[in-house]
Amino acid sequence: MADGTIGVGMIGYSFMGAAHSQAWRSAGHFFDLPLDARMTAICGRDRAATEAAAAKLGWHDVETDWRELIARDDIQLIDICSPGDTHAEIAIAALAAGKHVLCEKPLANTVAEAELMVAAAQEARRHGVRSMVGFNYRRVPAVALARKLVADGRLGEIRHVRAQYLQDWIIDPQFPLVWRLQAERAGSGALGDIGAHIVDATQFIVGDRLAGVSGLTETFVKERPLPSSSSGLSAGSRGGTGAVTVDDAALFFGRFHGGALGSFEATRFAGGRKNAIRIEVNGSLGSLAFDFEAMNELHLYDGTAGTETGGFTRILVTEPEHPYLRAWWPAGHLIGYEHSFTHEIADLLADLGNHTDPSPSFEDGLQVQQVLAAVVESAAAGSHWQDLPAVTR
Ligand code: SOE
Repeated sequence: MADGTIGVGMIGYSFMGAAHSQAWRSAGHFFDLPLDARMTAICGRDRAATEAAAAKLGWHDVETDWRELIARDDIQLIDICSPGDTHAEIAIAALAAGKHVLCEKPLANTVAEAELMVAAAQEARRHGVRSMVGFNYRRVPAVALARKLVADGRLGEIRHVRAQYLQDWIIDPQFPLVWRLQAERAGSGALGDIGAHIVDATQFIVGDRLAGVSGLTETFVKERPLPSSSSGLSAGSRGGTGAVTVDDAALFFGRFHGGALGSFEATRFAGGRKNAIRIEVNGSLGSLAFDFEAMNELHLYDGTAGTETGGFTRILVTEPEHPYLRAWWPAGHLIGYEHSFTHEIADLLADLGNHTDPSPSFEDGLQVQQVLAAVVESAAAGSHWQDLPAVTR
């Protein structure tokens, strides 16, 4: 039974705004939380569109200027679901105004911005004002279970971390130049949008961080039709074309501080893959494998089980003893993508109510930003790259 209420103001109402709204609506109905979230106001520049979003997504009021949202006395938490180029200014202002902040990933568009956000978060934390960055895949029960199995030593010494995040929504060269394809808005392309997720999720699972990386990036389609709207994932075309200024795909490898080798692939050009995340971890005693297209499963190889019954076993991650699942359905029933956001917001509300710091922190978000920047720098420098002799037939 909640013993308090917290007023929430959300900025943005596209895909992430809708996903977070679903979570704000449902968290308190399925988890026993110390705070009730009141969906006080949603903010967007276009009043009519924002009013329609408020009615559809369940927000009580509307603002068209995020500064007005932050200034409201009936709002104690700001949820930032707007494009990456807005994260730093809004989060720093909200924290300075004494508002808790949930900021979508990646934390910022640059390391410099992320550093300023961390400084603001550290100052605010001194006054009990807390912050979190929204790496929601940590809160998929199978991913949380994977972390527990590694922490329990079931895989032994970690040797390999292998991760892919595959999408295909911009394969069509006629897909317009939406804000996610513009560096000044999004910071980077597949690397920061979906590569950030697999960097965070793998570091979360193995309980270790990358010590160094080397990478390649590519922009396959360099010119696109100008969009008719400001959406990040879909738009019509208003005529004319513009340059794509972000990566379409990134490949990178690295070494973790504990010695494990990591390989990562983030692309928006994997035809047929809509939102495919695959993570495999190999250790001295066993392996685990996760595939988001079968997100209620985790595959575990116990290297100590001998060869007669050896091989990967499938764990159906639907039991009450699995992370988060006691709150939902009876054993064997499945959950979906949206539940990871409900878990994220339930954990946030629990931390705020218990006066503990949410995770992942802005510091965690900064570290991911540093990985992304290192990949970009490595790709630009062409480090670790050896040209091969031209093929002469
Ligand atoms: C990209 O298409 C995207 O919307 C990411 O921005 C989200 O973080 C991810 O959850 C789904 O895909």
